[in-house]
Amino acid sequence: AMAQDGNELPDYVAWKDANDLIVHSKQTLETRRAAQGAALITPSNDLYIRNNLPAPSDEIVADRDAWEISFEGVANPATMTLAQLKTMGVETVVSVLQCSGNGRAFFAHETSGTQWSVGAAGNVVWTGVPLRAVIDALGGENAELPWLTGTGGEEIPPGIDPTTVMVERSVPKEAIDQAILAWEMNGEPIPLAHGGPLRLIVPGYFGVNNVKYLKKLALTAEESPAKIQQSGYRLRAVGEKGNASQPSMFEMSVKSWITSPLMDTASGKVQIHGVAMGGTSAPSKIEVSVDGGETWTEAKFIGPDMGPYAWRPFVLIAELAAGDHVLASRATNAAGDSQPADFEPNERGYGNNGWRAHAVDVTVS
Ligand code: MSS
Repeated sequence: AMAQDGNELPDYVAWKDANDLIVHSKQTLETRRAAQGAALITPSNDLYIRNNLPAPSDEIVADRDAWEISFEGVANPATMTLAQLKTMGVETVVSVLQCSGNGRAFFAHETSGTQWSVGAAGNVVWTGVPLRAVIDALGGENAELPWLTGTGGEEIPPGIDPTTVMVERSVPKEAIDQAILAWEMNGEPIPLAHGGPLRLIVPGYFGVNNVKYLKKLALTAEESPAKIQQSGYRLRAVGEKGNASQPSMFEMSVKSWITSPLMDTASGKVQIHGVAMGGTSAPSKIEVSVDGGETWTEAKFIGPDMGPYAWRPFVLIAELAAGDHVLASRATNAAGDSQPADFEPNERGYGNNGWRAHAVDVTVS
């Protein structure tokens, strides 16, 4: 199918809704802002895609239950099949999946990488076994190993140093307590494009830490030697090179944006919609401005509280007079953090949660 931008959906995601996606490349597809609307959960066929390496062959989802994953850095290292994991516990968590580079397009400086606006994010229902249950069944983790390291199942082309391309991410081992090994997304087996048969989900953490096609999980003494860990996905000053002393893209922060109206609209009472996430604690307050942040009015969350890691749609009914308006939203989370007006520019354009950058200009007639 052809997307509105004239690009074809790549084969492995041909099942997605072309009308709702922007095709940046074969491995990067973004959800349209208007398509995000006021949805409680992002439908799978609208969810963005970001693959650092081409997705593996669909042979790996032919017999999902036979998928194997090895565990190391625990008292009793073992290899288990997905069928075995399914007998160890089941939990469902709603969690925002968001690329570290979401909002990159709004930075003023030139950034390399996909120019994501707001659509490298979705609110997703994940089902799997709590990682804590699996590690306990393996005798517990080695207390001296501070990192939880997950390895993706992509084949590394021969002849190149695997660390330069492989997707292997380490997160502080505290994340074990909220992590799940997921086999379902939005109530269905995880599509290949999103990491099936098995994916590590670290609720509250940026997309990159949610390793797809998970084939190995280890407690480790050091962070992964992979480039994606050592120098990639780090917050660094504009012009600086990446290194392991810079902050890594782990926990997400509080963020929101308006999804409607995005274009010119008629004067009078208007419903202003958007979504708000808290990062690692639930969004607790959402304010909307129709005058570029001069004045703010508290808006209302729609639908149920889906937990600390989910986003919530919001609405405000505002009276808009004819003229130009700048619509903005500003979220606060349960920990008391609010979105800044501007997020400090950084070389790769990560982590943008400034409310000013996410504002929309509308002309009211
Ligand atoms: N995993 C693997 N294995 N591979 C790749 O490539 N990527 C990352 C994650 N994981 C990867 C993985 C990223 S980077 C992101 S965002 C995510 O994933 C996405 O998801 P989806 O499902 O949406 O596609 Mo940035 O931070």
